[in-house]
Amino acid sequence: MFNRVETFAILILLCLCINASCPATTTCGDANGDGTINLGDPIYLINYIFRGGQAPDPLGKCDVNYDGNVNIGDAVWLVRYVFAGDFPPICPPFACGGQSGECKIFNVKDAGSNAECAEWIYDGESMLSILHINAGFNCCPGELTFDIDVTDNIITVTEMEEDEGCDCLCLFDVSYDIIGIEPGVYTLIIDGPYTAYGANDPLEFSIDLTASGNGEYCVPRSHYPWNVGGASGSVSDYGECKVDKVIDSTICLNWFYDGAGTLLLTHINSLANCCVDSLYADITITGSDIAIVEYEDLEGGGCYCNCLYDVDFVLTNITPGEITVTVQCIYCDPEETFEVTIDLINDPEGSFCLE
Ligand SMILES: [Ca+2]
Ligand SMILES: [Ca+2]
Repeated sequence: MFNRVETFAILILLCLCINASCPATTTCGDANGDGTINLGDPIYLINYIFRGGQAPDPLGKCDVNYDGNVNIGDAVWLVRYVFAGDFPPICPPFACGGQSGECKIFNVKDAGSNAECAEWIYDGESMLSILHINAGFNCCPGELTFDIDVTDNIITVTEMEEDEGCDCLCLFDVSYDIIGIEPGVYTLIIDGPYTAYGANDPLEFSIDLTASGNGEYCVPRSHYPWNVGGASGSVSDYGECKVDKVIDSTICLNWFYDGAGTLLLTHINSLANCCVDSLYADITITGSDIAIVEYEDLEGGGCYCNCLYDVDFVLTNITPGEITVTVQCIYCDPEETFEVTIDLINDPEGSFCLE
């Protein structure tokens, strides 16, 4: 009983979020949207096709012969159905909807833009309602349209914008209904014009539509227009292997903070293979904690020796304040994995060395 109540509560919650995007009367063949299919519909369609009349909204409900186009063949199909009782309208799945909010402005410290999500509700028969949260579009995208393809239990939604009206990208919440999805288990793929920007994959997840239900799926996004203000960092340089030089091998971390979000770090005397193809790092920034894990790329096979490098890192969007940096080097002993707490406001430049 508890579960049922819980499910009901979730349904209510989702229903509040996902607004119906198709008018209640939206049915395949009802070109003029008056709730019935009669002679008025082929006339409306012919007006649109030949006389520049208003387009059926959505247009997809008029591909009544299921051939992927809306043209005179569909009007003929409707006439034959109305007068001769021939085949009824059968449309491929189609969508109605659009953006359900303004371009979202995120604060620099706001983590709200680093996930892209899809909430969905299925009515158990035909209609799959989707609320696509943090969908990336141009800031001035004009009208949004949705191309729906259903092949071999893969539903692919391609979201398209009419315009690239502004010199910026933006995140929107977009909601639409897809009509004509039969019960079953599907893979749902939602792709937009900027998903590939920054090598993001489209949203793709398995969705059980064997009965009415609802769910949510999210992926983290790190690249503009997502993750606005998100801090990030990478190796910028690692110089030459210092094997031939007489050096002080003290291991240090030098830092310089520019007061505007950029933090430069140098790991002095980091040990790595003499013949690295590259040195790189995983840098995880969680609040004020910065965790750096160094790696070497030895695709060329490397050499039978190690040497010392000075590894530079550039980190951006670092909020002023006290931070803790941990650096895990490639061949460090545990005591050489060091942790430094730095006050970026009072000590914007400094050095910490291991004993
Ligand atoms: Ca009608
Ligand atoms: Ca057609």
